[in-house]
Amino acid sequence: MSVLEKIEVVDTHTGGEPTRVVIAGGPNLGVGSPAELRARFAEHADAHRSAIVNEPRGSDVMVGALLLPPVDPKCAAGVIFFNNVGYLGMCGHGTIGVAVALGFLGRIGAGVHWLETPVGPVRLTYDGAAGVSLENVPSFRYAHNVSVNVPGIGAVEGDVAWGGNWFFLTHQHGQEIALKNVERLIDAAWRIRRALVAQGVTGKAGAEIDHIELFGPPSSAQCDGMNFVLCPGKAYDRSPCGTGTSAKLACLYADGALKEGQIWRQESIVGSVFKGSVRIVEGQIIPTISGKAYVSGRNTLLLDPHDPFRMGIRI
Ligand code: PYC
Repeated sequence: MSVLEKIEVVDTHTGGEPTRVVIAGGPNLGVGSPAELRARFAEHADAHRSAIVNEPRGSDVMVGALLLPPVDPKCAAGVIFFNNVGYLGMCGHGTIGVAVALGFLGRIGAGVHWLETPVGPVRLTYDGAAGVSLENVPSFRYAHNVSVNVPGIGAVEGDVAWGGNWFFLTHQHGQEIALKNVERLIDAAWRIRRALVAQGVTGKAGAEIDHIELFGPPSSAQCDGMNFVLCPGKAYDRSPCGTGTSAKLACLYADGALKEGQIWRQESIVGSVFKGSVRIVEGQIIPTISGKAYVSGRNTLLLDPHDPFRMGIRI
């Protein structure tokens, strides 16, 4: 009988967006900061990224979170976030999912904790059940009213902003933000993303803008806006996207449309909501994002050496 490789996971979802938290049996990346280990993961163990999140065990929408021993002793854990095509700097819905998974496992209790991510430490407050608020990394608008010529759509103006990942944010997409339009929204966002690349529009230091965020009016009178976020591997975020909401808050603050401490309620295309606000610390915009996650499974992934798709179907 063949020896099966075993990977222990806790599955959660945050406002409908899944996070698969790897708690044991993940690739051995040695010691280092999450940024160093993310580079090692990509170079030496990328097949495990695919095995964990891609079909047949996962799906395009699944985000993985590999737990690491933290380098900084103030942190409860380190984490590397990854998806169907690669690795993320930070992930808001994923951080909420990781906190709830750590609570489920009894590794943290209600209170304030830190999580070490590849883009810096993130402070979170866990309510001991499903609720988590996270203070994201400093977020900022990098470019205002950038015009890009998008085949099939025309001229689209938007902002480029950082919220832990790079975003292009726009209201000009010609579609109603609604689940019934999801195929058209994916198509519009993907065209915008390709046009940004073709026309050389980037984030700081030439970074690729790999998240596209489209806006429209909310369906609920309790919310301030609805978004649709297309992630790097063409899956759309079911949650309001923590890093995307952070980028939005940075733009609103830059426009004078949001004051320090004022609450912004961001609705996702499936109707889940994140509450956001900003604090200004030494001139930097620090977003706080609050949402809820639920544990949806605890599982042992089995990798059979005879299975031709044991490492997932890689895109
Ligand atoms: O919540 O930040 C987020 C996120 C990024 C990609 C998917 N979700």
